[in-house]
Amino acid sequence: MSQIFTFWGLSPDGNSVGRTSEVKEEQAEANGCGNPPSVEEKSRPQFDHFLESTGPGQGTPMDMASEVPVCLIENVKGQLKPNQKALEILSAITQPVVVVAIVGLYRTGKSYLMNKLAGKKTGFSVGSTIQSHTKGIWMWCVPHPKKPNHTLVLLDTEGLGDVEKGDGQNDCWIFALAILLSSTFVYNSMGAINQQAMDQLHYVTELTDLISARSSPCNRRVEDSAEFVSFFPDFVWVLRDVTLRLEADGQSLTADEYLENSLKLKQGTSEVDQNYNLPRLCIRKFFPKKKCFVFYPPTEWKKLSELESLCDDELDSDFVQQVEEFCSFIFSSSKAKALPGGIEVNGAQLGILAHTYVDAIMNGSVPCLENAVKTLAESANSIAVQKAADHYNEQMTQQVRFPTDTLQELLDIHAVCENKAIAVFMDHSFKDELWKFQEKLVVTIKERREDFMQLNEVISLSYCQAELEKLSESLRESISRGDFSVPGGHSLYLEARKKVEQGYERVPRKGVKAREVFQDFLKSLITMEESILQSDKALTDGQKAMAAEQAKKEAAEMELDIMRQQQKQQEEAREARLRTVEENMAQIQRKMEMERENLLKEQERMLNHKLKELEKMYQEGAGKQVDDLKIEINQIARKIDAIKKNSSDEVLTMLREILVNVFSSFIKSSLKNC
Ligand SMILES: Nc1nc2c(ncn2[C@@H]2O[C@H](COP(=O)(O)OP(=O)(O)O)[C@@H](O)[C@H]2O)c(=O)[nH]1
Ligand SMILES: [Mg+2]
Repeated sequence: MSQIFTFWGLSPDGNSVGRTSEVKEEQAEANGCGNPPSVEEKSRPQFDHFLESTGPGQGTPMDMASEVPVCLIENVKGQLKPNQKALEILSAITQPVVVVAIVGLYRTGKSYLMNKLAGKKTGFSVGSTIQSHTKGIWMWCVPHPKKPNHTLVLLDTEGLGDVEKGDGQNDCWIFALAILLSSTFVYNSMGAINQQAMDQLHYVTELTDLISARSSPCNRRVEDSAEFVSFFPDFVWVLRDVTLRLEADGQSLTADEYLENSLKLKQGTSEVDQNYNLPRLCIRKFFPKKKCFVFYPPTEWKKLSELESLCDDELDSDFVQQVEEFCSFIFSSSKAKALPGGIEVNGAQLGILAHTYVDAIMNGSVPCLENAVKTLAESANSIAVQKAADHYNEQMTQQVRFPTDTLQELLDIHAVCENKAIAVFMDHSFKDELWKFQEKLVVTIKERREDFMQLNEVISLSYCQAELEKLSESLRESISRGDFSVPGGHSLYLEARKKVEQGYERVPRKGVKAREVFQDFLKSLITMEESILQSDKALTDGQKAMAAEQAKKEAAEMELDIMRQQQKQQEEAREARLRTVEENMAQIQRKMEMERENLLKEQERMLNHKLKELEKMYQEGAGKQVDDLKIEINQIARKIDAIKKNSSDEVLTMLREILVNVFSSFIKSSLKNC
C-alpha cells in the first residue's frame, strides 16, 4: 500500500470561526444571575422569617469564562495536583461543558492551535524554543461560540516525550486524564501517519492498565476495555506540516479516508504484526468517532518562531483555511461532555471529575469511571435536593395567598408545587442509590409544607383576631358602660352579639382559624353574659334557665363543629401525604424507564460500533481480533436482551423496594392519623 500526501485533497466546509467575544457578553448576561426577590416576595415582609429558612438561593453570580488559561492539573516534580483556582473557576460554571483536549509530542504547535479555538492570538503559552512550555494540563474556559448556554473548555497538555522531563509515567497519566476529561480528544502530530507516529501513540495501548470502567475487579481488563467506547471522547487526529498528496494505491484520499487506511490491520500473527496492530486496534475499538485534519506548514521556517504575532494574510492561505475548517468542525461537532447514561456534565462537575481522577492516580489506584460517577452523583444529588426544595418554596411563596380560605386550598397548591419540585429533582439528579436523596427531598418538602401550614394558621389567627377586635369594639364599650344592665338588657346584648357575628361572617378569607377565634371570643364573654342574664329583671327564672340552656347548647354545637373541622383537616393532610407518595413513585417510575431507554440506546450504539468494526475486520482479513470482538459483541447483545426482557419486572420490583424502604414510615404516619 503506497501513501503520499497533499494538502489540496480536503473539502472545505466554508464555516467560519465563531466570534467568541460577542457571544461571551450575551452568555454572561444569561448566566451571571442570582434570583432577586420578586415584587410579591418583597411585599410580604411579615412572613419573611418563615420564608427565609430555605437555604441558599438558586443562582450564584459567576464569572463563567476565565480571561486567561489557568493550570488545571499541575505536574510538579512528578506529582500531579489539581489547581484550586482552576477548580474554583469550574465550580462556578453551571452550564454543560464541551471539553476539547489536545495531546501530542512537545513543540508540535498544540498550544498555538488551542489559542485558535479560543479565538485569540495569545493565551496558552506558545514556545519558540525547544523547551517544553506547558507543565501539566492547562485550561481555558470560554463561552461556546456556536452552542448557546454551553461553555467551551480547552485543555492544553504538556508535550509528551519531553527528554528533559524524562518521566514516561506522567506522560501516560496526562494522556489518560485528557481522555477521561474531554469530549473531543485531539491528537496532534507532525507529518504523515507512519510507524513512528503510531509508536508515539503507544499510550493508547496502555489505557487498559490506566483506566477502569467498573470498580469490580473481576475480568476487569477485558470487559472494561469493551466498555471504553461508551464513555470515550471522539478522536481527532491533526497532522501538521503535511506537504504531500494524500493517496493510497494511486487513489487520492480525503483526510478521513487516509486515517481509515492508516488504521488498517495486518493479517499476520507475529510479534511484529501484533505490535503493528495493537495501537490501531485500540484507536478503532475505544473511540466512538474518528476524524482527521491535515495542515500545510503555516509559513516559511524562519518565521515559525514568531507565528503568534503574524496576521492571517502573512500565513499560508491553505494553512489558514485548514485551521478554520478544524475550528469550525470542533465548534459544530464536538458534543458536551457526558457520562454513561447520557448525563451531561457541567463545569462544576468537570472539576469534581478532575479532582477525583487525580486523587486516584496519586493514591496509586486506577482512575475508575464508576467511582467517579458515584462521587459526582453524591454532589449533584445533594444540589438537586436543594434546588428542588428552593423551587418548592419559591412557587409556594408566589402562589399561595395567605391565609387560604381552607386547608384544602393550601394543600392543592402544595400538590402542584411539590410535583414541580420533584420534577426539578429528577432533572438534576442521577444514580441516586437506594433513593437516599429522594427520601431527603420527601422529608424536606414535608417539613416545608408543615411550615407553610403553620404560617397559614398564624396569619389566619392574627387576621381573625384583629378583625374581631374591630367588630366587637362597640359591644365591649356597651358592656363597660353598663348599657345591658337594664331590664331587657339580655336580649339587647344578644342582638348586639348577633351583629358582631354577622359582621364577622361577612369578613372574607378569614382562613383556617376563623371558627376557633370566634369560639375563643364567645368564651371570653361567658361570665359577662351570665351576669347580664342573671341581673335582667325583665326575665322570669324559667326564662333565664332556658336562655342559659340555649347558650350551653350553642357552645357545645360550636365545639362539635370545630372538632369536625379538625378531623376534616387531618383527613386532607393524610390524603396529601398519600398523594406525595403516589407522585414520587410515578416520577421515579418515569425516570427509571427513561434511564432504561438511555441504557438500551447506549448499548445499541456500542453494538453498532463493534459490528461496523467487525465488518471492516472481515474485509481486512483479520483473524484473532475478530474472535475477541465477537466475544464483546455477544456480551453486549446478551445485555441488550436482558434489558429488554427484564425491563418491566425489574421496574416493578424496584418500585416495591422503594415503597418498603423509602416511603414505609411516611405511609405509616399517614395511616396512623386516619
Ligand atoms: N512547523 C510548525 N510550527 C508551528 C505550527 N504551529 C505552531 N508552530 C510553532 O511551533 C512552536 C511551538 O508551538 P507550541 O504551540 O508552543 O507547541 P506545543 O509545544 O505543541 O504546544 C512555536 O514557535 C509555534 O509558532 C505548525 O503548524 N507547524
Ligand atoms: Mg504547549
